[in-house]
Amino acid sequence: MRQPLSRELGNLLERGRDRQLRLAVTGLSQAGKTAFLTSLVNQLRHAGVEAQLDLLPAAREGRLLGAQRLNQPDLGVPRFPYDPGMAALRESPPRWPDPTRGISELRLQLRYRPARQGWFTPDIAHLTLDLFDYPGEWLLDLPLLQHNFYSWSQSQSLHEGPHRKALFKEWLTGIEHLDPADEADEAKLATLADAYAQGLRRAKQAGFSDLQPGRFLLPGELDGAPVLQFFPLPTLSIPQETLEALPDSSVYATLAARFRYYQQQVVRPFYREHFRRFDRQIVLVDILGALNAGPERFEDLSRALQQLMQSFDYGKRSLLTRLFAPKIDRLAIAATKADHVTPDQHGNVVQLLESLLAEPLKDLRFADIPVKALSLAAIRATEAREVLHEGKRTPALKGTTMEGEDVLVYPGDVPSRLPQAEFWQQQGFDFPSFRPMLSTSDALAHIRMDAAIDWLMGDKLA
Ligand SMILES: Nc1nc2c(ncn2[C@@H]2O[C@H](COP(=O)(O)OP(=O)(O)O)[C@@H](O)[C@H]2O)c(=O)[nH]1
Ligand SMILES: [Mg+2]
Repeated sequence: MRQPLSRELGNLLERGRDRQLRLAVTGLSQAGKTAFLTSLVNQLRHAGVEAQLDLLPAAREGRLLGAQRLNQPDLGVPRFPYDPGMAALRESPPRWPDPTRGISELRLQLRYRPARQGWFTPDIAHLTLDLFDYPGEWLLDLPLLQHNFYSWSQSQSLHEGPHRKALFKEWLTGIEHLDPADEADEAKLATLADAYAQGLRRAKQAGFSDLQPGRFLLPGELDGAPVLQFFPLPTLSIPQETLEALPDSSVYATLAARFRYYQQQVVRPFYREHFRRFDRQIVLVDILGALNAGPERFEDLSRALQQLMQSFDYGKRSLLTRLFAPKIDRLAIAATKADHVTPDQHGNVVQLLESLLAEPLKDLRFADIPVKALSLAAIRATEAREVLHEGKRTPALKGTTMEGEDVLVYPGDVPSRLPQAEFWQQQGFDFPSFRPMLSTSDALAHIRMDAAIDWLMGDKLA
């Protein structure tokens, strides 16, 4: 049916005037979310003047006029700590922003001049940008929704490398003599749950990523609540029917009830109240950090990412589509901290990221979700140099280590495909952590933040 002319006109004017975009940043902890969002806000605020954003047409063409902070609409979500982050970076010596542990939000309003002027396009238009930062660990819980307590327990016995097992030793010893049919003893379950959470935290610290339940690592406001006091029973050899017939007061039934509560009251609400409303998403991956940490961690990161990416698989029959009908229509996947390698390696970083995510990328393309892989440094901490080595010009990096030592390093070659045993044996890759550079301009130095911004919102600034 045709719309009345006035409504059509209204829509046209509306389209030219105010637009809105909910953009979310995620990644496992330490991936670089806080740095990314701090830099993003900083670049947009300085877009007209100091910021180097040549890959973003609206900025290059001088049409992006500025960004203002507005009060956020979701009063229940903490505010993203932009000012404290910038203050840390401006200290002497500069510090990285403090880590954040839950979801946070910041609203910006961008003023821009639309590229094409026409009858109904105003001279100046606005884009309201709601930016979210949330832990990628929370996405590791999506697969948990398709399990019951029994099948989840079974699934948790997989992938138990020797190193990982050792980190869970106390908990594993503790459950050895736990009879699922026994009357549940609150105190004992709390102690065991604590040992399990401790194991997860240790594993996280040791560089493992494939860890469930995600909220045990980043509990936010749920710290200490009984809903977090459960753990899998991976070594059961009793048939499921027998276990499920046990009385409500048994160990098994108590753990199963808490598992269900966690699914319903913790995992689902995040997807329903936040995730479902995001329009665009960037997933950050510290792939260089994993290369630096060795084969067991690299494998583990790969498994964690396969799980995490399920939250973006919008195939018609995917769990996610059935449960929450999300609307993310564009996705970026970025290898962070690209300033840890010399510029000639950046191409390899992207190729490595693409091979690491080959399966999920294929699914996304099949589901027709536009996705782009890139490498970036949100806050550049090194400068690219060339040194003369045995008469040859060789690229190198100049930076200051966290301990305050000025160094000139060549971190090594990044493999362009998934590393094989040979690569690990040669120990071909090594770099220190760098301190942020003292900034001489109001805008933070970066690598390809403008490319990321263009992919994520450039079309809205056209
Ligand atoms: N060299 C470099 N290091 C970075 C960059 N972004 C993050 N880092 C490092 O990674 C750490 C974790 O980053 P952060 O943003 O807090 O990660 P989050 O846990 O995902 O929010 C920081 O403290 C820095 O040491 C970057 O662009 N370049
Ligand atoms: Mg953070």
